[in-house]
Amino acid sequence: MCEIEDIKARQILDSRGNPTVEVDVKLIDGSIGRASVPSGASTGIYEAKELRDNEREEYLGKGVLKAVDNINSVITPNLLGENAFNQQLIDSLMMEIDGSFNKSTLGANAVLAVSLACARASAAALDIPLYRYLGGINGRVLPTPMMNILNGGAHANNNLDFQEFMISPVGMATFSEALQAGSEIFNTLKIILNERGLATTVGDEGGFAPNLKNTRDAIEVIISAIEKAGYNTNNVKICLDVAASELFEEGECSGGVCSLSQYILKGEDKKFTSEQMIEYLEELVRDYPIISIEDGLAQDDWLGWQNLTEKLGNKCQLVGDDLFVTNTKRLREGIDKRVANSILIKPNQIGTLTETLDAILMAQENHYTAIASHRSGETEDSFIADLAVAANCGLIKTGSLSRTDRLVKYNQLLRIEEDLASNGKYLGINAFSGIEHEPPCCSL
Ligand code: 2PG
Ligand code: MG
Repeated sequence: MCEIEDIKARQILDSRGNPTVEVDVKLIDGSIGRASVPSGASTGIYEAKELRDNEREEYLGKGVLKAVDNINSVITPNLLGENAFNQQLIDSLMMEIDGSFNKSTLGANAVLAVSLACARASAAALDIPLYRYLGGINGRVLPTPMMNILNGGAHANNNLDFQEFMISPVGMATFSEALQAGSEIFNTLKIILNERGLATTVGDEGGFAPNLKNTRDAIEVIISAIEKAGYNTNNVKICLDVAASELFEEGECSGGVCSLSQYILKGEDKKFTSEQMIEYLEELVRDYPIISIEDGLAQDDWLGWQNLTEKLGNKCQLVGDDLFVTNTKRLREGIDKRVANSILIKPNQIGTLTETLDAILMAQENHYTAIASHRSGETEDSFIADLAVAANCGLIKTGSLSRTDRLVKYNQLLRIEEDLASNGKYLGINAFSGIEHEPPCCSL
């Protein structure tokens, strides 16, 4: 019934107009599952390898024809006849063929597209929604959204050093109310920026990308939008993605003299050691209603992360993105070293659905939150919305309230909310870790 009859890969374009991989998996009963993969701009160095046709001229070297060919001529012949329900077997077969530690042979973009499309085809064969296929009757938490309404860093060409300024409607009773709040605040922010004569053009994730004075100015303008839209900082909180790996400059030694490793905040004209960066983040948490900070420090600054977690780990959710790269080995190291209290889950950082689910499970078993996340380069695929509900992540980060590549995920969550009806649950503030509340995070 669920044998794979055919797999067809093609090159399509993502939200930045760059090529990416799309795959259709067809089963012998006629069911088809389609999936496409996203792509990051501020990628961590420990992520699985995204294969691109670098030496070719087309698409400025960003084509993915090699990855497409790897699917059509290597993966497909090996998977034909396999049962698509055997997700773990399919994923491990692809990892075996690949043979590398980071999927650099076939490309994580090739492997992931097939992996996700197999799950979709299986759900189609059973004629059930994807979230139900992935999570069974237990998958029922509608995630609290962390919405990136001001973009900076590598996602915009403005002067903001931090990459993402997000709002999270934590005090709402349902996901749809949270989405409404997000939309109202986003559109109110547009009015405020217009009034101040600032740009309302948007960055890669659909958030505004104006030139503001600094981080504090960005947070304050968001707070004005929250209040002007009729909400307050008790029911709508602020989350940041510092994306600090992008700000980090490793110290160099020459002639016996070594310079310090530093975090360089160009827009604010500041240079911080790891300790100073932590102090800066502590001040921001003290002064503003910030409940989550992602990649507050760089991907290799383990000592700094330990200090940061000691100082802020019981006041704020501390999310590892470049730090953990959805990889259970790095997450295990983080858990053992008492680093962070949350992991960002991006399936393309690791390359298979099985390993993505493993990372979520490891996080939850160790009282870390797992946040389902998009990439800055996205497609019309809404897989992460279903994944968030299926795995009871409780949190999702999927951009702003504009651009269809972002809204497609929110809209899918509205459909899932409708489908779950009274079985669905929205945890609001209780979905976050690090902050004091009862019941503890992730509990149903
Ligand atoms: C991040 C992501 C998504 P990118 O840093 O969290 O917001 O950005 O996909 O560019 O890595
Ligand atoms: Mg990040």
